[in-house]
Amino acid sequence: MEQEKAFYQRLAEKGVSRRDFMKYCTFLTATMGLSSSFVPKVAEVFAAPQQRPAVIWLHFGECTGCSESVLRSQYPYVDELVLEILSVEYHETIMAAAGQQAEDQLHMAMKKYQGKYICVVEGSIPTKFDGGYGKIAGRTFLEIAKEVVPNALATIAIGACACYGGVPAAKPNPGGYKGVSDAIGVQTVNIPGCPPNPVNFVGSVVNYLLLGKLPAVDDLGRPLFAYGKTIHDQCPRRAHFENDEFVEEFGSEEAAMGYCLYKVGCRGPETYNNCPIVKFNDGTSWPVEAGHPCLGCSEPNFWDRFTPFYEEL
Ligand code: FSX
Ligand code: SF4
Ligand code: F3S
Repeated sequence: MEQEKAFYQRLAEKGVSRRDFMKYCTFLTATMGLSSSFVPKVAEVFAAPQQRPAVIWLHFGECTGCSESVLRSQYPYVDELVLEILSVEYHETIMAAAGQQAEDQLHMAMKKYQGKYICVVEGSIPTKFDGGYGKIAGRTFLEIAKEVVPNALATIAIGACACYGGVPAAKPNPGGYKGVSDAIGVQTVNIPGCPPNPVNFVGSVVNYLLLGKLPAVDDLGRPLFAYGKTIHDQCPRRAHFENDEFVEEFGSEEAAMGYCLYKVGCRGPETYNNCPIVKFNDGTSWPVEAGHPCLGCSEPNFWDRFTPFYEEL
């Protein structure tokens, strides 16, 4: 009770009303594919967390856009996420420790939470030349991943790079960059996107805290709740050529079709993600709404598979 009170107090200080928070929980519950009876339980995960799983967050070959995306999640705010809901023990971008102190922190956390921590990996792993293309503190990304990932309870690969290699793995890929699962042969829960939507990461974590397991995934390791449908299946621009009223408004089916970005290269029909529903920046917009074709950024090998981007599929 006290914990909950303090939580709502903190929210109020940030200008978020209880009503706004419940709205967010309803949205998150629906995104996770759970019935509305779960809304109070989802709220409790944030307001009165019973457990704070330890998280070791690794950075490899990437642009840090994935962390930036999670850190910009409006709710849960980054401080709640890092300190109250999770116990983030190691994260190079946000931790105060540096150099030897950071290395010590990593090893201390691994020892203390052996077999119990959630490992989050951001970025892909160079595998050629014994992994020589990427090092931290004198050790290759490959060595670090082989040490940290197998000792975790579960590993979440966040972003297209950690999932499937992403931009660093684009041709000619001299460093032999691969996603985590491919590079070291472990199963990961994949949250692809370049960057991914923070809601899909938070939804996966909440699924774990609520139901004691990570969400069900497809054969590419992606949570079904987020990556079960194509962009095209959920796209509002589709309405313009599938709805008689719009066709009438545009004058002809062809004109209504012009509103769709297919002819300027939209990869929506081949891309599985929930961008049209969850959008980015707290529901402000998403690529196709902003007038840009979907690049297919959550699909494996999207860079090689979908370039040149602005040409019809
Ligand atoms: Fe990759 Fe993440 Fe793209 Fe960047 O760190 S998925 S390059 S948005 O940021 O890994
Ligand atoms: Fe499909 Fe893209 Fe057209 Fe939307 S804009 S209807 S996703 S092809
Ligand atoms: Fe990526 Fe396409 Fe969504 S480019 S962000 S999957 S609309």
